[in-house]
Amino acid sequence: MRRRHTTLGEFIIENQKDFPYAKGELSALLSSIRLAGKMVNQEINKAGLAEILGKAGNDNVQGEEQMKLDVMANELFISTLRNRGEICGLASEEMEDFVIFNDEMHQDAKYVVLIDPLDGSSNIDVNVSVGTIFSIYRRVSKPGSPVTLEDFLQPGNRQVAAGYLIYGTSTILVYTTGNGVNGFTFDPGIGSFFLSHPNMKAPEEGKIYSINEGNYVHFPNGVKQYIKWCQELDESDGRPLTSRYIGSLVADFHRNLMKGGIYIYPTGTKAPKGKLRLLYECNPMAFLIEQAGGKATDGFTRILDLQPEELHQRVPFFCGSKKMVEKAEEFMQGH
Ligand code: AHM
Ligand code: MG
Repeated sequence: MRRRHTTLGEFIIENQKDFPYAKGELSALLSSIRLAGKMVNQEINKAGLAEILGKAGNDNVQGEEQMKLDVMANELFISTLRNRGEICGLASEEMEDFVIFNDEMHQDAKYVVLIDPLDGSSNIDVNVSVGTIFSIYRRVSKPGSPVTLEDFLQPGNRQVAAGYLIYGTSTILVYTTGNGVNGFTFDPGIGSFFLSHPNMKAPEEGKIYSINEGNYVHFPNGVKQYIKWCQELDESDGRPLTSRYIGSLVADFHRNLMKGGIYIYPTGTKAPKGKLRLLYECNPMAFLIEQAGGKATDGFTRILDLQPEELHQRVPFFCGSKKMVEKAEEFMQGH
């Protein structure tokens, strides 16, 4: 018998009943993200051909160089989401302030989106995988009024959905609404995402550690000790472990989710609070990894329980297979 192939669109509709306040808006919002993702995917695929590689000439709010594709991805997501009525505001890693959608079409919308439109963009011009990370919350302010900062500064445990697109050897969209994690691979010939990774689970243990070891001298002692532990010979538990670091969070996260591993971006003298952003990167990835049975902390505290204080807040990030994260935490707590 021929296997039935479920498209992302079908899957979203079939699972709509799982949303506690389902009226179809969240389904429509996920469909809008899927659409914007397809557009970004198309731009990235032809990036080597078009004259769009290179720097845009601006710095983003963190003072980092913005690549042209960052700008394009940011604009595509904003315009696609603005063209539809499901959200009342959006915050992006690429913009200093959040955007308010306050016209008649969006006034009564219940959701806000936080997004890293193109994560790992320093990898683009060497053809390495990049991604988009998104996070969705219900607004806490009253519908009918403009969104406020409080709508965006909610702890990650209030997320109603989160996910990422990885623009890799194939393009995959992975998301959760709090009922497990599912992955969909894009078929460019048909123009649709198909369910390819149902009910994804992070192996409890893993053999891969992912960290920018070049920053070793800047790391806290707990991380230094943990790295040494990963490198020690112990045949009883399969050490030394394997080191893999792409420098694209989405790609490193995706590989570790599939194979078992830990991703660490700790504090360091160059990044005193860590590099990754709580709202656009850590919270959505933490929601996904927990839904897949893994763990995400800042070395001490569950990421999803941190109360955000500002839009572009950075935190140290330890994320991946449950037992590996717990081991790393042991070293952190020992110091
Ligand atoms: P970006 O959002 O500006 O691309 O920065 C986030 C990226 C992550 O994808 C990646 O894991 C990390 O920065 C790499 O940083 P480093 O080059 O310091 O190792
Ligand atoms: Mg990023």
